[in-house]
Amino acid sequence: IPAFDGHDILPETRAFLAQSHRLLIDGAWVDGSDVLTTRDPATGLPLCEVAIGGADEIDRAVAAARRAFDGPWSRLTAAERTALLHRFARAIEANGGLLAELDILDNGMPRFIAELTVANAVEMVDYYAGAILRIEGTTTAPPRHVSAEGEALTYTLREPVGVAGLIVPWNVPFSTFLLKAAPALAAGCTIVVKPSEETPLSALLMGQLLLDSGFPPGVVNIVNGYGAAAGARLAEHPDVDKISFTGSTATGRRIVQAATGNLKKVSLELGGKSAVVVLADADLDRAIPGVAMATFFLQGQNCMAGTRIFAADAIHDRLVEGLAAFARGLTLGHGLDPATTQGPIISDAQAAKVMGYIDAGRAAGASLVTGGVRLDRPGNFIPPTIFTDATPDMSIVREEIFGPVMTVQRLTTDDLDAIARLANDSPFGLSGSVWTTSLSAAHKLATRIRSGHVSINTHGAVGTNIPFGGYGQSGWGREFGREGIDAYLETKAVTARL
Ligand code: TXE
Repeated sequence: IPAFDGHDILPETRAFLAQSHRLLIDGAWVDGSDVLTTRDPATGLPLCEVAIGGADEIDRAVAAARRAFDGPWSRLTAAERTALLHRFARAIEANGGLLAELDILDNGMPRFIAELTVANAVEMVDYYAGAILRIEGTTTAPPRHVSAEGEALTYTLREPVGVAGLIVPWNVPFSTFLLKAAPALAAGCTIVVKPSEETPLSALLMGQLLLDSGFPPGVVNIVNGYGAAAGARLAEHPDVDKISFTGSTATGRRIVQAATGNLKKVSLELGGKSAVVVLADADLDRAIPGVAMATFFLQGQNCMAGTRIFAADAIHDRLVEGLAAFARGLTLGHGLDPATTQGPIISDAQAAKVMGYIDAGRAAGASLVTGGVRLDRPGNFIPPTIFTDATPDMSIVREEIFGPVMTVQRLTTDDLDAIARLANDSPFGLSGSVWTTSLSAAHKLATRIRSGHVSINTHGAVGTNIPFGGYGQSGWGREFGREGIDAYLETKAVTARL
């Protein structure tokens, strides 16, 4: 086990890394068909080996999930499911330090983000445990031809969709795992989870905690593996009823195509290129750190990242100056170091992709204000990068970079409809924010911006009970909140002649 840049880790993290890591199928840890080595992106050094599976292991996991769905899991009462999920939330709480360190090591995220996601995860699992008792149908007037014959009754039942395949990315690993697993289990589905090959570790701990909490065998199955093998098989599997996927728009399209065989239900949370509008009357003392972190939070590896900044002419130069000073003040380093505010990019390949965009921005004529070079040190470090003089046709403005790259465009109008048109000039529509002290301008823009979430004088202000998802090519459906559990429920209408 490497020295993590001189930072110490908890004894339980050290013990976890030293264990053998297998696949969770039908309540047991089993061998895979191969292994992969997962690495610390801050050092490039190996962390440990984990077993991975392909189509065969996915088939076994789906069969186990189907047996559990048809068997013991469906016989549990709502109260029993609620108790299991609350017990799981307590297990997450008790293992919070280990969980945070696994994602810091595997993903590179700074400690303050890992700790935030642990707290949010506990809240989310408790929320969905409570939501089980709020799964409700309706009563409605029976059809005319039935009620004409005498007394009758029509009501609706909410039923679990069945076996759900959950395909998880690497940017917030255990948090995204739970964002899917908690509502799926609350709804009464059984699950097969395919974590990202970049970040396989925290999902394995989740599996152990779910087993320890008493979930019956087969209810939760975890198959680490590559997207093209394990992920693709899960997406096309004829006995999977639902896929929930978070990742790139390109892979989202492949998943939709794979799902057409049995027309499984599909939820997609895909890429973004969110607009951040700073009007002339914005409180810049608040806007500068807020706008900077809209882009640079999690090194920009964040689907909600606000990377297209529109700055009113009157404040453009002061805003850019403030953003550049803030960006230069961020501390790059290992996520374990409490002083770190910016970790590494997940992989060498992803860092190369980010650098490709930076080079393209320069070549297209955007002005580099700060950043723009990969650091000459181990790990995949790219400092916060800001471009001004960006124009709507540039690839750095049009495409999701998923790195710490901000583009600033100067607004030459104060007409809100015109500003909204600029903000909406994107195939994506996931998040966005408006910075102003005008109540009317803020809410007018919030209604005109076409995206699943808009923040006012803050950015990415999502939470457990707030529905989140995309317009346009940012995806299908919503996660979090009530809509998060609806995504795993079918509605059945029953009419009874009495
Ligand atoms: O994503 P992929 P990658 C975006 C971001 C990033 C880009 C590429 O722009 O630069 O995607 O990242 C699994 N069938 N986001 O290549 O491929 C894969 O194993 C089924 C946005 O890592 O989408 C992993 O578990 N599954 C984002 C998951 O899909 C497949 C989060 C995501 O990988 C598959 C991450 C296939 N054919 C990246 N191919 C967000 N919205 O937050 C891959 N996978």
